[in-house]
Amino acid sequence: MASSAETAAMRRALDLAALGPRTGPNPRVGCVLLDDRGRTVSEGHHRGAGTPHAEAAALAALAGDVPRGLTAVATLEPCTHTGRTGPCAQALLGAGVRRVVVAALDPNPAAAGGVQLLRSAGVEVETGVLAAEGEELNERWSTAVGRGRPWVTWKWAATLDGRSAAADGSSRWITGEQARTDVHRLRGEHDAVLVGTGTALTDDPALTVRDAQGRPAARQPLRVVVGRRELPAAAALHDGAAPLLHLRTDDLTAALAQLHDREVRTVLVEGGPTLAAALWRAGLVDEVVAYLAPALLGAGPAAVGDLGIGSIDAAARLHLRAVDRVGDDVRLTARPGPP
Ligand code: AOF
Ligand code: ZN
Repeated sequence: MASSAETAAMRRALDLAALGPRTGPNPRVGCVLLDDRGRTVSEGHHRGAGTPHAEAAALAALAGDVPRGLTAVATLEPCTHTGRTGPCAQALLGAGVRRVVVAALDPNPAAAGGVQLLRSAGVEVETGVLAAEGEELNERWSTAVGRGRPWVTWKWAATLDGRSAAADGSSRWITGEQARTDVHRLRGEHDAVLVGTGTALTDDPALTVRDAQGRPAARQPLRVVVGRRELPAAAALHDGAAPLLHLRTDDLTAALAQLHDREVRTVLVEGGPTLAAALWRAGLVDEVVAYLAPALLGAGPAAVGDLGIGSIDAAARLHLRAVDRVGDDVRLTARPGPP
């Protein structure tokens, strides 16, 4: 059982963890060190790949001598591997920590095993403290690491009658300015933005993150185009405003595996109906964000192509996570399958 001081420290560690970046190859992690009377002596959080892990940061922040017999409260199982930095479980052992309290276990097979290692060294370990909160914090990262492919958010815009372009192919703009600004926020929360060569050739999108005045954000997601067709030299994607990766394959599973190898953990798909249908049919969609404009077209292509569904009983059902008004449009957030 975790003491009330430990549970309170875990809440603090979760808040600290949330200060870390939502994007990038690593999870968000926080750590609080308590003395034998349950008082906080130090805190730390992970600030992104290559910087100290939360436990190492908390140990480094201790003023003066490291008191023996501390309790470490960490939102993620301490790692056991030497990656970009050293192993945290061993660092805690080295500091003479007596007890370790953990929220979520590490789903990364390369780093996991800290709980076992600490226990076999005689450290008391309590797991599952505020586990739901700890898991929620790194839900996308954990899904990606567990599946060996990035978390996929599929975003589209459509009219009320579900059309993503008019009969003549024009699609600028379906939604209003606020919804379009919101898409830039969404891009900024992903490691990569992906389209097929079809959309790249038809729409000539830049896929960068810009503010309402058109100024580019400091951190830009990787721009990814999938497909065998070549892009013209004058394409907006060649503007140098953000890195571009052209994966010359039609196999989306292989494309996502390549992105995973590059440590891309989250992808925002902004592709057209063909790419969307292929992704959906391959079971590669984790979340859907649809911007629906109160407008009608009556003709024109839908956001998604043929899913091979012949009757209403076979409809692909999603469950709603959120419905928000964004300016004069509606943003629906949903996930595949039952809640
Ligand atoms: C921890 N504490 O604060 C973090 C952990 O190669 P590295 O050094 O960047 O290590 C990344 C892996 O370490 C990451 O995939 C995850 O399993 C774990 N992250 N572990 O004990 C931390 N950020
Ligand atoms: Zn670590």
